[in-house]
Order: sequence, then C-alpha cells, then structure tokens
Amino acid sequence: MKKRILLLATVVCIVALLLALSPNWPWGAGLPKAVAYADSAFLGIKLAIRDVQDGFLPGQLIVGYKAETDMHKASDRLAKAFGLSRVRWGYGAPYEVVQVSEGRDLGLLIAQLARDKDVEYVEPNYIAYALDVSGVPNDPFFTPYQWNFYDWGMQSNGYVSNYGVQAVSAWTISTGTGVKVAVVDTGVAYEDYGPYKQAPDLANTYFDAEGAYDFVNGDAHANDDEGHGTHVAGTIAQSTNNATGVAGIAYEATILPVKVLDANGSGTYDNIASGVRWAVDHGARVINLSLGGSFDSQTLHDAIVYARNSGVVVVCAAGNSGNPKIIYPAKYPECISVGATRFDGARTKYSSYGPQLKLVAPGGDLKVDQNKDGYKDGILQQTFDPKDPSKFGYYFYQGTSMATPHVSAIAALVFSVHPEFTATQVEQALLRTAKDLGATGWDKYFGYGLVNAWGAVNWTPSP
Ligand SMILES: [Ca+2]
Ligand SMILES: [Ca+2]
Ligand SMILES: [Ca+2]
Repeated sequence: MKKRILLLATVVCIVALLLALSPNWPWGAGLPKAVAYADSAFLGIKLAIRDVQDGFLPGQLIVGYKAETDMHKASDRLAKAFGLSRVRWGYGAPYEVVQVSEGRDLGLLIAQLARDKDVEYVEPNYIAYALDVSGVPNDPFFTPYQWNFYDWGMQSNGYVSNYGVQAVSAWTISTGTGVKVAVVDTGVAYEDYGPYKQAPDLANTYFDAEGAYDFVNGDAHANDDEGHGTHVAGTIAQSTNNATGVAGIAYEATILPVKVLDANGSGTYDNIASGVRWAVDHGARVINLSLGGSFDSQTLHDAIVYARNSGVVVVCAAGNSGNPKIIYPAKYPECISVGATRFDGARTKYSSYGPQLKLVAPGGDLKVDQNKDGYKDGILQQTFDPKDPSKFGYYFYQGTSMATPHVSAIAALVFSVHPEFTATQVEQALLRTAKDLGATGWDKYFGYGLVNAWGAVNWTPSP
C-alpha cells in the first residue's frame, strides 16, 4: 500500500516537473485531446487569393455636411432638388447615405452636390472586401501547427522556427486581461442564435455580447455568415488552455464582434466607418480591420481619425495584391498597417508593400510546407464550413487578414500590462521592438519588421 502511494507521488512529481520545464507547452491541463471534426476534412476549398476588388454601391452616395449646417434641413432641400432619397444617417458623424434616382448621371450629380454651400464632401459608397483566403481544413493543435505563435528557436516538426511572434514567452507577462478588442469584420461565431452557433473553441473566450452590432442587417447580433471574422477572432482570443484545438494570442481579452461585411465578405465604407465608430463608443481599445479597398474615402478616414483621437489602436491589413500599393484604410497614417510573412520569415508574394507599411506578422503561405508537417503553411484557427455555420473545423487560411490580428492581439497584451498607455505609446511598443527583416532598419517590404509579443510587453517609454 505504502509503495503504491509512493509510486503515485513520484508520478505526480514527474508530471509537475515536465510542465515546469517545458516552456513550449502552454497547456496547463494536460495534452489537448484530438477534436474530431472529421466531416470538416477535405472540403476541397480552392487555394486562391481573393484580390482586392474595386467597386461601390450603384446609385448610392455619401453626402457629408459642414459642421455648422442644419443637416436635416439641407438634406430635405437637396433631396427635393436632386431626387435623392435617404438610406440612413451616418453613425456618429454628420453625413448621410442617399439613394440616387434612376438614370441620373452619378459623376455630374457628385459635381453638383460638391458645389452646394452646405456640403463638406460627397463620394460614392465604396465597397471594401475581406482579405482572406480559405485553406485546407485540418485537425487541431498548437504545438504541431501554430508556428506563427512560437518563440524563436522552437521546433515545428523538427524544423526550427525563428519567425513566430514569441507569444509563448509573452504569455508569462500578459494574456490580454481587461482589454476589449473589436473585430470589425464578417461577424464572429460568438453565440447560439437561430442557425448560428458558438464555435466550440470560443467557448471560454470573453465576448461583449451586449455591445455586439450588425451593420449589414441592422440588428444586435453580429453572427458570422462567412467564416472570415471567426478565424480572425480566433487568432486574437481563441480559447486557450482548454484542451481543445488551437490557441489565441490575447486569450483573456474580450472580443467585441461588429459585423460590417456580408456573407460574400464585402461591405460598404459606410458600414465600416460606422463599425469603427461603434467600436470606439463601446469601449474597444483595439480595432482589428482585416479588410480594405483601393479607394480613398473621407467617410472612412474620418472614422479612423476619430478612433485614434479617442486613444484606440487601429490595426489594418496592408492588402493581398502583392504590389507596391497599400490599400485603405491601412494607408492612413492613423492605422498600423500590417503585411504578411511566412514560416521562413520571407515576405509572402501576396503581401502588398510601400512607404506606409509599418509592420509584418505571419500571414501564412499556402504554396509551401516549409516545416514539413504535411500541410501547407497557413494560419490555423477554428471557423466553420462556409456552407453551414454550425459545422466547425480547423482551417489554414492565408492573407494579410491573418497577419493583422497577430498585431491587434499583441496591442491588447501591451494595453493589459499598461492600461495607462496612449495609442501612440502602444504603437511605439510594437514598432520599436519588431524584429528587423530585409534591409537594415525600416524598409518598404517589412516596415519596422516582424511584430514581437515578448519585446512589446516588456517595452517601456524612455523617460
Ligand atoms: Ca483552444
Ligand atoms: Ca506546414
Ligand atoms: Ca528592415
């Protein structure tokens, strides 16, 4: 009997020792079980990059009014004069979205409206697109597959990874507690509501469900009907240490789901601007924008400036065209623009670059398997089969959309350690501790370099 107790005690000691000596292993509760979503395997999703597309809603304009104007009066006058009908007032800013009567010359109308004494600006209601690429579905796990979170020198399937974001070390300092991050996207699988289900690996994640809003359908349920927003939210705050699936970087942060992109992954600038303002007004300290379009827009820019002036860090995808043209809103100086790297630290071919690029983060490359784990090197998180929002699986995605939430999550880690930091100080923490890549110092392909969670949470402003 004594012998058996001793044996048991020895086993307990060995287990405790292994956990203590194994910094690579974040699971406090033992090995994660294999989660069998077998029916999600081999959906045969096409590995094609969805490029940025240009466009705007036909027949719709955004009319911005001068600050001193009585815009209701001006709006009625213009409606009568030009045959406009109101779609909605702008959220949190003095503009309205109007429908133009059929057959009107949009270019001429814009010119006429722009000359009006009460009008500050007028522009088409541009459309932005989610910057995702759906990848190969797969079984879960942090250690075999989430190389993008690794500390430098950790091994993935025997292949040393030196281009992760060092989340493992950073977790000893911060897990994002107390910080709200808005995912302004296609929605998030955060609740059971109608045909929509909460993602199983978001079961322990904190959500601001009260603050959630859907600007596409105009209701308080920001459910995801595309899959992109749920994947993005997973990188930020997937339930971690829950013996299930994959990890997220700021897994004790709170996600505020705001839906601005529809089931096709596209949405108007008006919706995006509204979503950004909504997020600010509902307590977000970080806003993740894994989306963009190629048009400049005052409506969108004003919303980004509003966020930044409110002390909110806005993180935006640089674009997936692979050309020297960063998209909007990433191009605005108030955003932290993010390009994408792969397992070996190289810039991915799809990652857009240019003078406005500030950082890079792992975005994955579904053309190569550099860690030889049998899967192309995408970013693995849980989301659902686009054909059925109740059918969850683990999917490798690639894109600057996937890189962006790494930076948003690390901004949340920093805010959690330093709630007193300004948005500028958090940005400095990210930029000044980035791992320099490519040409020495800032360069147009990597910005200030690869975002580094460990460096960022340890950064302090010089006195
Ligand atoms: Ca998990
Ligand atoms: Ca791989
Ligand atoms: Ca460099």
